[in-house]
Amino acid sequence: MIKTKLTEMLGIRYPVIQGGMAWVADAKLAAAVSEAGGLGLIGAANAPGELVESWIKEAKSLTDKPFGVNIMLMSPHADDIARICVEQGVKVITTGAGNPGKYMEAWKAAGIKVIPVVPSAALAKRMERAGADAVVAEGTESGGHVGELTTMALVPQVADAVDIPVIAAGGIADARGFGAALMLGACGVQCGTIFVCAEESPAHLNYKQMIVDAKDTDTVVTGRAGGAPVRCLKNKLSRRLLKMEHEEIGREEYELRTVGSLRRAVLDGDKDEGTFMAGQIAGLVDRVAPAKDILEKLMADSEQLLGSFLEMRGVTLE
Ligand code: TUI
Repeated sequence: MIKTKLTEMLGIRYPVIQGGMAWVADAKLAAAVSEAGGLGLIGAANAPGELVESWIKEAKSLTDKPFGVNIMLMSPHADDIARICVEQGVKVITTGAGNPGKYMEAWKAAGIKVIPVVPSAALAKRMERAGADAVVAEGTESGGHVGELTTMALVPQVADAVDIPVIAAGGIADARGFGAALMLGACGVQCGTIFVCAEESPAHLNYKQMIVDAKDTDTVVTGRAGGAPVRCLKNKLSRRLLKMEHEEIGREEYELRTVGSLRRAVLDGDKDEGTFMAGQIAGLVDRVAPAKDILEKLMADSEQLLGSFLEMRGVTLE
């Protein structure tokens, strides 16, 4: 059994957090991951407060284990969701795509474990000062909204910059990635792409199959020019968006062309016109399986692979 500061802090069996993937991380997936021993997350994305509240209630009905909510801070509903999480007694909040500083006091007062996702050591430090319990250092290998630094460069620099636990994210989908994350100074991992392919994930079968079929070079980052870079699988839409960026079209027109594309990927499985967010590790994901199998295989392989290295990081084997 791999026990770390993260399993201890959150009261979970495995040091694995599921990413808060927009449209994909629903109550059923979050509950399945939590039931299997990881930390499941509901991805609030751009959803309105009432909807997120209903997802939280649904997850509570499906598991007694701790689960969390990921708040996407660019959402116009972030303030509502921040409040609803407190009212609903959510145990863990992760945040993405911004600085959650203004909510920290209220969340800490409610006893919530706060884990901001950060793309830099500077933001990690600021979050620690503001009272964060841990940070997710997310490399640009990740799917969705990405920063600049790679996981390999980011995680050790964040680990040196803060005293709170660091969770590595971006490019991790097997025991080698898990082991490497510990070596870089992390005490756990956050995985997204492998959980899109969980049986319990609501992603359309086409989405899952596109990840299973993907090879290492099949993702691309769109939207760099507009300030909201998003890593997704290459398809007709992402190629067209990249072309438009070179043509320097206005931000408004760019956003018009992307609106609804995430929904088209996750719900409709529209291979041409959907935005299929996925990380660079998609090439390694080769099957759709229950969340429990995914998690148990990751951890069994990791225990075997890590063996004698673990003690070096203060991780104990039971
Ligand atoms: O947030 C994510 N990944 C996401 S959010 C998302 S929804 C979306 N859809 C369309 C366009 C944009 C977003 C899909 N994937 N990951 C965590 C993450 N956070 N990555 C990068 C950051 C980040 C960036 C800047 C965190 C903080 C930050 O700080 C800026 C500041 O205010 O200092």
